[in-house]
Amino acid sequence: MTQLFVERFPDQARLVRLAFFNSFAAFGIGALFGLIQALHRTDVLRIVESPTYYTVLTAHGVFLVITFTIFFLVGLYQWAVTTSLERRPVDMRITKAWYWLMSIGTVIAGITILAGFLDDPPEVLGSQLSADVLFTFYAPLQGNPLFYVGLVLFVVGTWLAGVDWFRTWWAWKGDNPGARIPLPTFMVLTTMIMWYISSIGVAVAILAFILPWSLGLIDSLNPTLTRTLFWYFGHPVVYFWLLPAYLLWYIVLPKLSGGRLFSDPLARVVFILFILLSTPVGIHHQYLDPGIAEGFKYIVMTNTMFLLLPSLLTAFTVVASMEHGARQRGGEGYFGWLDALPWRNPAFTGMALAGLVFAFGGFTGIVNAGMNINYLVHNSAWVPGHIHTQVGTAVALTFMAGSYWLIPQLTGNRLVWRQAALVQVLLWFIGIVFMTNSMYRAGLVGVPRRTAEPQYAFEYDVGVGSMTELDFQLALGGFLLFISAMLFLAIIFMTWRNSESEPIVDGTIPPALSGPEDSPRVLDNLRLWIAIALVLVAIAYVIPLASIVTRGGLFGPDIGP
Ligand code: HAS
Ligand code: CU
Repeated sequence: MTQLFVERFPDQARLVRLAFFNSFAAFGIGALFGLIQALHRTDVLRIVESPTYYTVLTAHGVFLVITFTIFFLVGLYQWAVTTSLERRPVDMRITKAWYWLMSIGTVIAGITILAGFLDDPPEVLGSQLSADVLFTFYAPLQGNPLFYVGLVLFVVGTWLAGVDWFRTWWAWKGDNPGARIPLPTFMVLTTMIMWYISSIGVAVAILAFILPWSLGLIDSLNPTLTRTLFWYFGHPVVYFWLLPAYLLWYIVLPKLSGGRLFSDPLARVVFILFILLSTPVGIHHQYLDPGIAEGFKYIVMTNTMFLLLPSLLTAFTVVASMEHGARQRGGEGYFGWLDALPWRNPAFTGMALAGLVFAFGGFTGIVNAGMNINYLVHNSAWVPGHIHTQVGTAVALTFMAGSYWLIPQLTGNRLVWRQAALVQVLLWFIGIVFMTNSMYRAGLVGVPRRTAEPQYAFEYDVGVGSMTELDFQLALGGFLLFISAMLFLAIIFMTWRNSESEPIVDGTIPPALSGPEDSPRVLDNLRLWIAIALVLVAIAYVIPLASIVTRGGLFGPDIGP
């Protein structure tokens, strides 16, 4: 039997390719805005009116962290469920429905943002067609209602995708009573449980408050409430970006390293910890917000520190799997085994470098999470530094590297230009090192984030250690990242069309060294984890939300006539 995904499930391969197509298109657009960002912030290019700096920043954020990442996720997860259960969806109409809902939502929200580039955007639904609201889109910033409508369709699409995967699993369970959930499917289901629990927050914020407010149906809202609901979702969403990368690190990276996953039970524990702890930490984005009692901020800080555990476990398991692979390939010594890893394989090297950058980003996350030290970095360029190491590299570079392995599985075509692909992942790594080094350092000396006028010393402060040097690193990094992004798109495009090549055959994933039978069955008891997660959410949020509403009112303070 052929192992190639596209031959076993041609219609599923087509769907995954479509999702990846949307993902990569958004990546190209978002990357262009990223370059413009870097040039603006370093004074090479000034963006003042139509679009404003905020239009560009919103487009950069939304296309990359919402469209690129989440379309990749749904494609990857469709692949993971289908291959690991050896099964097609129960009803392909649902599958098509979520794909189209997400696509239409993206187009609507995208048009609303891009309309901000017009000199005189048209009026739609009572306000100008634009949405300069950043990817966090909470009040007091207000966009055209269509922006929120697009977001809602997109999120409902992801919910439906989750239903689709759960149904495939239920059908499989009926045919395989008592069997353990295959690991890739386990990862998909646990990610989606986390997503359901957390995206309720943003759904309430939009549907009950922000959308009616932008439609003019209500005059005011309580900004602390909508911010808190946003961050209730805003932390878990970063793991919605990260967990597909983790899936690739656990499932594909060990194979690329030449070995097998070190421990399936540990991987399950990691994903369960994300269900439990991802949501009751959102307030760590609000340490500086008035209106939330310090004691609750302290609880959230403690939860956040526990939340390091699944990533530290991941560092251990993934590196142990790489070491196992290297030793299978003849690697020896304490560190000598590193040399035996397949560094010439761009899929491997990209993921390994992404992991390395993630370790640094994780450490800066620990800095952010400390309640007192957060006051130093919170509104500074340090935070975009953190964002670019995490979603911008740990996630994005893993997705790109993973694509070098996946696209051949999905098309049957061989990867073109392997050397160029290697250069591409290296360029990304070098670009991000320059760019984030500059952002972290600039943040520490007080350069603010999210501001249109970041100039400090464009003219007089020169030399090593100066602002000019930091700006130079930022512009250089941004430029290298852009070149790397374009190279990636070219390689993927050419591979997609490389149908004349000798088809590849190897799509197997070897079993873990320590398999699911080494762990208690309770790990697969998803209901139990959902129940505990809900209790933790209640502990972290019920009292803060109640006090925000009691003090400020559901729709804003009643300040009288
Ligand atoms: Fe964060 C702000 C805390 C992880 C994204 N974060 C943000 C924002 C974004 C973001 C987008 O507590 C800004 C939002 C905004 O616009 O305001 N973050 C954390 C913590 C973690 C963390 C504790 N963040 C992420 C991930 C993200 C992400 C993942 C995206 C994907 N973050 C914060 C806090 C703030 C924040 C505060 C608010 C800041 C403020 O004041 O506004 C942890 O999850 C990190 C844990 C990670 C580790 C690293 C483990 C190392 C591993 C590497 C293994 C190595 C390999 C390679 C595989 C402890 C797993 C080996 C290679 C060889 C060659 C051997
Ligand atoms: Cu967070």
